[in-house]
Amino acid sequence: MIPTITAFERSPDGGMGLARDTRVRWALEEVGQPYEVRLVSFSALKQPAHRALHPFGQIPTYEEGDLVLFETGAIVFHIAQEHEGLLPDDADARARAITWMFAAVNTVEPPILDLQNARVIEAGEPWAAQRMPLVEGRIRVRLDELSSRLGDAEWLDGAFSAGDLMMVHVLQRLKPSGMLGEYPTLSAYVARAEARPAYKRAFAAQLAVNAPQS
Ligand code: GTB
Repeated sequence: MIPTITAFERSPDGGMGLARDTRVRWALEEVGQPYEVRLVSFSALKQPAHRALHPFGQIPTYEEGDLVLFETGAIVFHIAQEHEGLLPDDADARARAITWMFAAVNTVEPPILDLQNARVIEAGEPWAAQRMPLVEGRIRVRLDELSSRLGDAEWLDGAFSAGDLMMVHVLQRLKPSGMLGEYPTLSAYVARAEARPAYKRAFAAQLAVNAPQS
């Protein structure tokens, strides 16, 4: 069965691949599963028809027959469980890869999202500039720790896994800030992932939707 995912009709990033449908596209490309995409406008996100799929009125969603999923962690996990290629067969290695998926969304992503809030939503507040070193400091703590753990390894735990996929997409969100560039180990990790043919196909697919038309 061909799954259908939802994505922004036009992503605010103009095709940088930072919106979260890219994670799902990438996972589907890694396992060789064809998919369809339904593009959704910002106003349609908040309409009952979309909220029936996603209670928080966001993208992406994932529909496969009667199954409807939201939350990229859950969607990527489902794809990885249903197909070979994103989770190791060995039970312990599989559990560790899943741990990295959770680490990406629960431990590394929150301070990165906070930077986005600080720069955009809170930018006009009188205390915004004062808070920024705190926000950036929290990100650096995580990047230092992640960089130390990765060390000279190619991927977080053995072969490339759904844990790396989620972590790399979380780290990519830092690119516009320049902070990722301060960490050569993590920059090289992200570049290795971006060189994967499956990532390139996923990136090209979202770019075809989001690139400004000339
Ligand atoms: N935890 C959820 C998940 O992982 O699936 C978060 C989903 C989410 O935040 N979706 C965002 C959304 O639908 C799009 S990806 N937002 C609309 C809304 O909440 O009304 C977040 C995103 C948006 C834009 C950029 N960008 O322009 O760079 C990057 C990421």
